[in-house]
Amino acid sequence: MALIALLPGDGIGPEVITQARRVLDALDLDLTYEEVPVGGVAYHTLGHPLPESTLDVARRADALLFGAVGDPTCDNLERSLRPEQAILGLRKHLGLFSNLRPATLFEGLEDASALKPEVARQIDLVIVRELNGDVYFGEKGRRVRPDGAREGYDIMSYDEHEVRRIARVGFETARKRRGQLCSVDKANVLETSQLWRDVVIEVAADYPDVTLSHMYVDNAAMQLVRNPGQFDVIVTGNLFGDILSDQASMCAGSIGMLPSASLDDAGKGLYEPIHGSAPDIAGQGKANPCAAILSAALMLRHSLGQAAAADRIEAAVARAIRDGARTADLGGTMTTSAMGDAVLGVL
Ligand code: GGG
Repeated sequence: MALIALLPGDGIGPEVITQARRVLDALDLDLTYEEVPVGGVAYHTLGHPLPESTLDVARRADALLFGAVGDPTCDNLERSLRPEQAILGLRKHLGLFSNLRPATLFEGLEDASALKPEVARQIDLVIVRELNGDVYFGEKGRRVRPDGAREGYDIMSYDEHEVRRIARVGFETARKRRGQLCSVDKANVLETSQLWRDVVIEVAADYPDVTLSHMYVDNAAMQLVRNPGQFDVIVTGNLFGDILSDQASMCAGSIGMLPSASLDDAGKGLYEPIHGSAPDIAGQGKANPCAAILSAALMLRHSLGQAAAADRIEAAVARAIRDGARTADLGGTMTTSAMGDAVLGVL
């Protein structure tokens, strides 16, 4: 029996995870759950966004299903106590270095996409985002310069081992798809990106069957909107991947549709919608649970060896959307639980 750590978190996190759990329960799989607090809710109840008790369950679990973190009432806390540190801490403590973010347009969502329908229909890509390095984890701080001006800094750094292991994930992912890998960096300006590019080119020697290209991140942002069909797999750093995947989500209809898998190198994973806690709509039943439900499908496929069950969930979401199920982000009026009902109804 597999143990799932459930971490609903803040804002709309609990609402969307409730729907994902309903769908998992309906499949009658051999799963047990331990629910633990994380983020702002953990800070308010236990004094830390990632309490040791939560980390214990996360370490013991076979997989983690995570909602979202972020709480405006924590905005003035010192950085180490802010809710967002919980997800960064989980990724680091559990060695979850690769983040797969698939973006496709579900049939019927052309109207919701920020792109023209004929362009939107071409989106079928995976962003492979590195998760353990970059400005997120480099030295950071504030100082006062000799002229009296306050200065903030975040050091961006990657070592070759970090780049090599994420590059391999990128090549492996491309190999299983259409065989095209685009490495996104800012090598015309950043030293980290020059190293990134050198190492990706070295790794390419082991993947002669994959076509490698390179793109500056500013151009990649533009190309995602102009011609998303040119991308199969994008491999990129932590910050660029975070930004590009939010952009890709709007090309695919809504940030409420994109799931993600954060993986170590041994099959353990944390699965979460790419969206945040959306405090402006929290508790109102307006959130789209599809990204959380699709994250549960990724969990079944990548960590639990249940590919057929994952396929069933993805097919049910596609069917529900095709049949017209729409929450507000997709231009509809359905509540979060009604969207859950719609998926369950065709599972
Ligand atoms: N479910 C995604 C989530 O909660 N995101 C909030 C967040 O702060 N994420 C940091 C990051 O992914 O860079």
